[in-house]
Amino acid sequence: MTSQSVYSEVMNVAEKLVPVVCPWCSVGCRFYAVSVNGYIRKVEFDYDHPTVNRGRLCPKGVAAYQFINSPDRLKKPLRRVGEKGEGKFEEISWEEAYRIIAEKIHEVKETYGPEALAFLGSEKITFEENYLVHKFSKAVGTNNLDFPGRYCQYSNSPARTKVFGSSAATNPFEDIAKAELVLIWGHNPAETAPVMFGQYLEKAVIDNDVEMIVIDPRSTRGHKYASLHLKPYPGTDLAIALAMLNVIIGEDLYDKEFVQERTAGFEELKEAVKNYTPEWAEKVAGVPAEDIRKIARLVASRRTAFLVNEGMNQHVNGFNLALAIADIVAITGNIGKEGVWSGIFPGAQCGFCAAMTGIAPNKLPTGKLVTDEAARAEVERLWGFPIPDWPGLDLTGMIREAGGRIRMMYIIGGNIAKSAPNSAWVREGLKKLDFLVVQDVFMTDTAKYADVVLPAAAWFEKTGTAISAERRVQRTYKAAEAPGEAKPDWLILVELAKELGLGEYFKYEHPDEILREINSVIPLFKGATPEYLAEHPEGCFFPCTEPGEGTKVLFRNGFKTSDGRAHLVAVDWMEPPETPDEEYPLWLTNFRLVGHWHTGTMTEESPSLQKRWPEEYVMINPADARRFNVRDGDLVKIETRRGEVITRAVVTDHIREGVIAMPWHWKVNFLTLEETHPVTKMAELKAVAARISRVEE
Ligand SMILES: Nc1nc2c(c(=O)[nH]1)N[C@H]1C(S)=C(S)[C@@H](COP(=O)(O)OP(=O)(O)OC[C@H]3O[C@@H](n4cnc5c(=O)[nH]c(N)nc54)[C@H](O)[C@@H]3O)O[C@H]1N2
Ligand SMILES: Nc1nc2c(c(=O)[nH]1)N[C@H]1C(S)=C(S)[C@@H](COP(=O)(O)OP(=O)(O)OC[C@H]3O[C@@H](n4cnc5c(=O)[nH]c(N)nc54)[C@H](O)[C@@H]3O)O[C@H]1N2
Ligand code: SF4
Ligand SMILES: [Mo]
Repeated sequence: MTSQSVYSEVMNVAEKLVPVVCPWCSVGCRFYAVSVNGYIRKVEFDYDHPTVNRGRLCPKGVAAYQFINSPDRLKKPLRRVGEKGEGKFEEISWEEAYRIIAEKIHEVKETYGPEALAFLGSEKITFEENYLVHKFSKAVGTNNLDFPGRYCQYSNSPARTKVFGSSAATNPFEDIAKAELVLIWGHNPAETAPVMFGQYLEKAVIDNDVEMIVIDPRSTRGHKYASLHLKPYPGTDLAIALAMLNVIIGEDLYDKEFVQERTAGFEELKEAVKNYTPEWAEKVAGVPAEDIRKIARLVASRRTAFLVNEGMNQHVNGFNLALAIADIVAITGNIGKEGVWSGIFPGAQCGFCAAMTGIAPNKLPTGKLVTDEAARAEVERLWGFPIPDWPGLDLTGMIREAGGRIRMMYIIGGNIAKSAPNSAWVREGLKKLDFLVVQDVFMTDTAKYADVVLPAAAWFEKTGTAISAERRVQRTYKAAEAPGEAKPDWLILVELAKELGLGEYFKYEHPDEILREINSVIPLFKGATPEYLAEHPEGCFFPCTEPGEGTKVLFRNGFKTSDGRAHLVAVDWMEPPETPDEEYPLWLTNFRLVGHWHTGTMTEESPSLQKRWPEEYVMINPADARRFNVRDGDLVKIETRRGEVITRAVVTDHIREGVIAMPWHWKVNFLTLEETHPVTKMAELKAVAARISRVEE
């Protein structure tokens, strides 16, 4: 098969192999979708091009096409006829749907002003589509723009930006195998980035003798290789990081030359951490002081890959923790060279697509701030319409203001009724809106609160661009026809813009045209053209300012700060917003399963995954089980100050004493806390106070 026919979008060929990017996690695996008359029958290894996965796929990759063939896909636009949340709808035409939405947008703008409108972009739609969501929201006059990824990297990302001027991962996956030590902190890549784990991390441990250390209240599959495993109470990791800084500086272990030549603020940092001893941290976090010393000494003496993720990010004090870890990275000189790794790990295949198109309440697509007059003028010139100068609301802020400052929301590819903290509170917020549009591939819990639901074409049913955690920009191609009248998200926005009288700014007939506009608007992606990416399926590493491989290692010659130095931040201890007490004596945290994706909308519609990972449970340590009279397999009630969930107990020593943990794909967010950090707006998604009791059956 010639490459021409491989990329052809004509669907009248009996069977063809279409090169696609996996629709789930940010490892960026590629394979062929085997497409027969517009339906995908299976997936197959792409033996023709270089791939990051080198022939491997995880259980979700193998099942990647199943959900798109589900009979429950949304196929027609719908209008709500029942109560909000009830899920009763009638079918309407696209013309009518566009008319209703456009009228409502005009009405809300006239009555309350454009600041009463709010939009969400998505980690599940393409780079091109996120760019259009951003352009669309600004074209109707609002900066109230965010995405559910607010609850993802928004501790580590602002922290790294503050210290290094940029937050993306510093090195490609292959450098993990060249490290001497891997520190896995609040991350379970064996289940959440499985092929990266198998092809790079496991290989590093087995073939290259790389030492692995883990910090996680649970034991997981991937942790079996760890030489040391610290099990802190959730939300107390900051104490460990501060104590590590205390040891590294106190024992004079830091990289003096690097600190001298490439950082600023060392003296203030030294002063700030001098009282945070490992013995203090032991009391706060419940891990041995000697182990903290051991890790601090190892990190300071070895080329280290810092693999951190949600166990570290998803706390109100996660920003301080991320700052402390960035300080550790900087003063040990573990950055700006080969064989190290640190940075954000946006978990979804298109987390970066939203972040890098500026899907945020205060950003322009160029990454600059909406409050920066010159930067705003530059985008106004490129786009041809005025851009509001006020910073908008973050996602939790939008929910808080629903029915107040926010009257109408347009949610694209997000299921916040389950993914945002304190689900009962979120659903109350959704009810208070004057008007809600949800654009999804399934009738989600969030869509049930919508006034109009729009059926979107899914991944594999459209051509577009994805960006992996190692900054790799890759193209994925249309391999299947969308069901019924479902349309690609980009096309829905183009057509709705026309109805609103904004058609002149949205004249696109193919995603390639949108990508070309991105090439000219976002300097970091200038070289990621449709042509280059078609000829190089393995993609390029952004920044890719001209067609070519792009930038594999960041910060070799300086950081992206004003003076090129890493700006060390003097960090302080910050209490988690909620800690166990007599009424709620346990810590509750949560985690992901390899076979499920977030709120389960897609994986519950993937028969092979749903069968193997059928239901929710709670992990409880044998000592706690005795204390609270719970046996393995019992039905139990988990309560927090927000709500309760009934589930099954799994009694296991894979969780430390004092902590219980649930996979979050089902109902955990009825228990979590919507309180947010004042700057980052990260909520408390992983550490809350809870109690457990047996339910009689
Ligand atoms: N199968 C699957 N893969 C996914 C996803 C999915 O839904 N399913 N989602 C993708 C996305 S968007 C993301 S962001 C990534 C997330 O990837 P991960 O961060 O690996 O995901 P989690 O399992 O939520 O959290 C990681 C670990 O943090 C631990 N943890 C919980 N609380 C704490 C704490 O307070 N301190 C410490 N040190 N550890 C703690 C948990 O026990 C868990 O093992 O995964 C991506 N990959
Ligand atoms: N307690 C707790 N809460 C968490 C987390 C946690 O670890 N613990 N993790 C947080 C993290 S890291 C993240 S990233 C968020 C994720 O939060 P969400 O993004 O809200 O979660 P998803 O379930 O991935 O929702 C994506 C939606 O997009 C739809 N979709 C899929 N493809 C398409 C498409 O092509 N077009 C359109 N229009 N829709 C599509 C899916 O059906 C689904 O409803 O959740 C956060 N919430
Ligand atoms: S590791 Fe991630 S990208 Fe690779 S097959 Fe699994 S889910 Fe897909
Ligand atoms: Mo995420």
